[in-house]
Amino acid sequence: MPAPMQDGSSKVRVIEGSLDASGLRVAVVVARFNAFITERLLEGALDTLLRSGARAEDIMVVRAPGAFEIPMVVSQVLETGRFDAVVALGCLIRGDTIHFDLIASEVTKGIAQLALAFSTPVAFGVITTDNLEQSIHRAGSKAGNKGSEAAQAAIEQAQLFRQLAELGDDLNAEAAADEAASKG
Ligand code: INI
Repeated sequence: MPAPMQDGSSKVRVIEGSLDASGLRVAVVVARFNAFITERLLEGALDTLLRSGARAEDIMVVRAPGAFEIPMVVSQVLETGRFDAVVALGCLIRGDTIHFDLIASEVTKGIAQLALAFSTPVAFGVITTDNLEQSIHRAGSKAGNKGSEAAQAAIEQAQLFRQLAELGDDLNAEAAADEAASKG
């Protein structure tokens, strides 16, 4: 059971996930399209997972052709039931047509729907930019590495989900104990 806040008066419970990846099984789904960028996102994600305590044997990298295919691949990965979290990585660079917008909206919706449907965190590390330069900035230079950020979010969410599951068990046990006590 999470401890109440220690400020003397508040009984508010705060539940949050840690950034400890030890024991977590994580799949990283990465699109091959714009591989020059997505491989950098992958490096960032793997570095963060390993440095946060995940075991290399508990990480699986799955390659998808392009961003459009990411939700389909994530869906199959989640169907296995073998992962505590998924990190989705891709790079969409705006062109002259609406192709970009169509794919961006599908991949965003698809990933969100899958995370909800499978009750498993899926972190969104698909970058959407106007040009290659902006992508480079988000793949390990000026604007950080969005693959690394997505991996962090996946770890935090997986730990949070664990805590919420434990909380559910604790609350059920408390309720059962209260009921037993009230029956004498
Ligand atoms: N896929 C990407 O991952 N990024 C892009 O920028 C991109 N553009 O611009 O076209 C892209 N297209 C391919 C798409 O994701 C599918 O793989 C393809 O349409 C086959 O289904």
